[in-house]
Amino acid sequence: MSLAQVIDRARRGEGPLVMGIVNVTPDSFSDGGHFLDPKKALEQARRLSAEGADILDVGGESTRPGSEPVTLEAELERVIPVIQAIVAELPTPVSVDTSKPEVMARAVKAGASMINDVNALRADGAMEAVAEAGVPVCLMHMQGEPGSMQKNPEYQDVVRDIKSFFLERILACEFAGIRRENLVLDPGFGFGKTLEHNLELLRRLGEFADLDRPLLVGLSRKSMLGRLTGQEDPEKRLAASLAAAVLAAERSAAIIRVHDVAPTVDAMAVTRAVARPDPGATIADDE
Ligand code: 7PM
Repeated sequence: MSLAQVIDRARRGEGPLVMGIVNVTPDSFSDGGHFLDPKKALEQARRLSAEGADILDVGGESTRPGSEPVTLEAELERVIPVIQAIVAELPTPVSVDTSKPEVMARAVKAGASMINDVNALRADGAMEAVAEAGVPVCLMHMQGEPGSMQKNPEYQDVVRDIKSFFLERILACEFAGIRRENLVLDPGFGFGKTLEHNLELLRRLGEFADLDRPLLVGLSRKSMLGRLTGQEDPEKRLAASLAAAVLAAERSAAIIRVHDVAPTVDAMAVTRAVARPDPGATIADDE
């Protein structure tokens, strides 16, 4: 299935769709992280695809808060071969998790069908790269910069502030020639938000429905879930992640970005079966 079809399914309320996270990390057996392990990433992609992922999100860690900045060359070297290998072998559409316009362009040429940008195309040239590529793009909200964003996040009203941010980005994207139909929005859980901000965002997620764009949410294994459960090891946050995924799905999330695809696919099957056929009705009930 093409990504356009996947997004269409999400928009028809047949979702939520499950996006599986494929990390392209430096090979831990080699020095300095120069030698990569594209095989490991491909194996992970194969597994997540078999587990029922609707999209595979390939990232070279450059957008991770707290991780070392990655040079353009290093990021290309990490993600492009993995995208090529996945596209050649697997039927699952690929998105690329990057903020760099050159990586966006090269990834799409290598077969990626979506861009996932935690910086919402605010880098110089990023909007032009996406307009030129003509693919869907996820605009994620982040307050501040990855290095310092958790210092003192402040909002007047976390939902209203993020909605205004989205409205501004939507207009900027359209002005740059990106079709509105190609935009997916993500409130950016954990990116410049306190625990209370994150909880309020999830509680009020239904209020984003009037922007009329599919919502993507990433809550999987995040530290807010660690704080709520006392689970310090991210790998022990599966149950919390599933609860969060169900809550987001009930509040009209269209795409759920996760590490643990198989359990999330099952949780979404139950959520979907119980949900009313008209997604609008679910939204109205949230008020
Ligand atoms: C350390 C801190 C490692 C945070 C990894 C992360 C999102 C994303 C990420 C999200 C979208 C993670 C994050 N989070 N892209 N990329 N939405 N669209 O938990 O929430 O994967 S990186």
